[in-house]
Amino acid sequence: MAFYYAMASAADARVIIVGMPLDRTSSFIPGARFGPDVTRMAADNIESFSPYQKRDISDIQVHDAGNLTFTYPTAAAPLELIAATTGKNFAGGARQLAIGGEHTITPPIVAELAQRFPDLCVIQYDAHSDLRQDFLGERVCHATAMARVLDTLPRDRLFQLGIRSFSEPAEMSEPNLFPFDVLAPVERVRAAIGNRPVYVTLDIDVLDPGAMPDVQTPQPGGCSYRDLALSLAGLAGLRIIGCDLVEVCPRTMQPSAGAATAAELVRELGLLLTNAQ
Ligand SMILES: [Mn+2]
Repeated sequence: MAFYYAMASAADARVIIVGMPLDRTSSFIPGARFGPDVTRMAADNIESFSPYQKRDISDIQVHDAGNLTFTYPTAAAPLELIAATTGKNFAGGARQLAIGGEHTITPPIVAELAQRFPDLCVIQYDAHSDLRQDFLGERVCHATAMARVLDTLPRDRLFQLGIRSFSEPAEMSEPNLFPFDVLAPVERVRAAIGNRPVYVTLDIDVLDPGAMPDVQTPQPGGCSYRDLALSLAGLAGLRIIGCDLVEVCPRTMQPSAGAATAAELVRELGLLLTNAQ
C-alpha cells in the first residue's frame, strides 16, 4: 500500500514519504505505530489538489518508501536508523516527509539535517511544548522531543505554534512560543526566519481533539483544521528542507475521519516541500 500519487521512483523523487512507526514511549494512549498505515488508507479518498496552496501534489515527483522496520537491540537503535535514513534520502537529492509514530522521531532527523545546514530553524505545531528534560525517567521520549531538538539548535531557532500544554509556566513567556493560535503568528515567524532553511514538525494534536480525536495525548482548546491548513499554506516560499507529521494514533484500523485529516495534511506538507528553492 502506498499513497496513490506517490508513483515516482526513489531516484526520480523530489519528495520521499517514509513511515516511521515508532511507538515505544507512549505514556497515555498507545497506537501511533499504526499512524502511517491508516494515513495511507485514508489518502485514497483525498483529492490531490490542495485548495489551500492551490497546487496539485500529483504534479510533483513523490516516492513512498514504505515504513521503517525498527528493532530494539538498544533504545537508541531506532533513532540511529531514523538519522541514517534521513541522511540517505537527503544525499539522494530528495526532501523527506516522515510520518510517525511518536514525536521522538523528530530530534534525530533535525540533528542529521543540522549537520548539513548549520543555520537550520524548526517550526513546531503542537498542543504540547515538549520542553521537559526528562519524563517518567526517560530523556528521549515523546514528551521531551523539543528539549532534544534544543540539544542541537539554539533556543531562538525553534518556533512553537498552537501550544497549550506547558511543563513550566515560564514557557508561556518564551518569545518564540505562540500559545493557542497557529494562524496569527505566521507573518512574525516568516520574518524571523527569512531565507534560512527550515524543518517543519507537525504534531497532529495541535488540532482540537474535536477535529482530530485520533491522537496519543488529546488536549482541549486546539485550532481548527482550516486554521492549520491556512497556517501551513502561509509558510509557502520559506526554504523548507524537510518535515514530519507525528502522533497520528488511530482508534480504528479503518480509514476514519481522523485518518482522513492526517492524509490531507500529508498532501499539504508534500506540496510545501516543493514550493520554493
Ligand atoms: Mn503533542
